[in-house]
Amino acid sequence: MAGEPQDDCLFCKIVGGQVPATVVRETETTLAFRDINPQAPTHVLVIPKAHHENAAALAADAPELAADVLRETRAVAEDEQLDSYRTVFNTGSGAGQTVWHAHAHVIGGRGLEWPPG
Ligand code: DGP
Repeated sequence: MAGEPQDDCLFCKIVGGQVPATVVRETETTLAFRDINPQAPTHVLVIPKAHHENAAALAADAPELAADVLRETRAVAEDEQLDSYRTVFNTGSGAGQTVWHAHAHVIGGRGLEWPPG
């Protein structure tokens, strides 16, 4: 069920402490941790603690929680002293989503090209 922890979800396991991660920020509703495969000097993932399968489901089912995630992306960028950065929600396998728990990538610390691949 949306919002409930899923036994087979990697990011639910990070929230639950069963899988380690380098946590950089935590709020009551969100967790931010460094991506295991960084694509830039700063690459942090911001997730809702509650399980929603991607950004579209999160926006539909829990818009206030989506706002919490977005607020935390800004806080990460401030903490990392990024004046330019990219916030990415890969949504669906065709867009590169590989982990089915909503997450924002905060990527920065180098020049970023547009359009993305
Ligand atoms: P996406 O492709 O948008 O679903 O992004 C998933 C990201 O999750 C990807 O950039 C790599 C990262 N990732 C996968 N497994 C782990 C893990 O065990 N720990 C951490 N910190 N990040 C992970």
